[in-house]
Amino acid sequence: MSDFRGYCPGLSATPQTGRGARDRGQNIAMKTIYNAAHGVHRAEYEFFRGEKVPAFEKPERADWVLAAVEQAGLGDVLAPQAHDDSEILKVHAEPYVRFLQGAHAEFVQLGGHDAAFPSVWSIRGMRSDVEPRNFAARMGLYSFDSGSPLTAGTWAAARAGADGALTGAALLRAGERSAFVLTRPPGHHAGRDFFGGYCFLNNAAIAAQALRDAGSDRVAILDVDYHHGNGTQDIFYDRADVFFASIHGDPLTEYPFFLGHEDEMGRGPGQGYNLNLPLSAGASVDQWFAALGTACVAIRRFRADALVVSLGVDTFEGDPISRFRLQTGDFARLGAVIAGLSLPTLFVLEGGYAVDAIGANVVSVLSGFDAG
Ligand code: OKP
Ligand code: ZN
Repeated sequence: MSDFRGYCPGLSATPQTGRGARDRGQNIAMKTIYNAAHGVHRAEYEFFRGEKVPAFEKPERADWVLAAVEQAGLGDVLAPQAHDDSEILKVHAEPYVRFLQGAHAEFVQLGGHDAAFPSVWSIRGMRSDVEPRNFAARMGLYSFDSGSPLTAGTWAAARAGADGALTGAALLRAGERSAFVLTRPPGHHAGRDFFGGYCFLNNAAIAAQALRDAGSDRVAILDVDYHHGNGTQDIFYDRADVFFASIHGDPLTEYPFFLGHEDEMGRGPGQGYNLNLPLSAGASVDQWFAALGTACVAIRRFRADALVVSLGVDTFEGDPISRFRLQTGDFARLGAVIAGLSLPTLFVLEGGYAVDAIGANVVSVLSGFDAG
């Protein structure tokens, strides 16, 4: 593993590694918190280039990850423990959460079938401080794209995922070295009061906030999904207690387009606590790991006492909607580099759409971490 550690300059100076955790008798098997309710969020279609196409973000994704976790014998698989809404309302606005909870029922009441999609938005110069009564208008007020089908099961699946994130945070506070939140829909595009990019509740942000509230002074979030985690950045942009670092496709050409540039460094007290490392679509594996090294240096400098990883594996070369080139073996290297940070680490599943490889890629990260 020492060759991997070279990608995180500065780490070699620190003797504390995952192996140290093992020497201290800590349990190194990683527990998985599996959101079994994910399957009720099931959209048939999304819109792509003006066409209705089969949804990329589908239940099989989580099914395959669960199968791979079990087959690899990674560790125990647990159910999320129920947590109060108040935990979610620390990072999401209450009117947004209440809207999300009842949105599909409203849609059905109006005669809607299947999934609701927004079609009108409040843009520059328009009001977003007045909540309209009209349903379509509220769909637009609380979203930023039309690519996120809101289905009958969206709230139940997303809410159970938030419980999973909170359960994972509690496991770290109870002394686990790491845990894995296996859930969908993903979360990192969801902001304080908006959904988008298949995301409704920001699981990583909810976990980071819970870690802060339970006594961690400084929490780092490392987002390795192909797409910039605009929602997570939005939530913590003004804050110095949660550091956000993201490696992603350059927003000049890649979704979500309107956030994720290098010059976004935080605001007010949060100035200096946001790090974006955009790479051009098609960037090499070496460029990607160099960016990871930069992110690791910044996380160490921040002196985080806990780490949340927004784990998207859509950086895979075979991903149907993304354009980086990592291979399954590279994901183990990613896990080992993260282990080199020697922090209690919560992995939260985000993207990854090559369903036949998603299980192997996720398990590669997690077992690379366990071995690192
Ligand atoms: C979610 B996550 C447009 C296709 C692009 C957005 C991609 C969301 C990725 N119809 N849709 O970061 O993996
Ligand atoms: Zn993604």
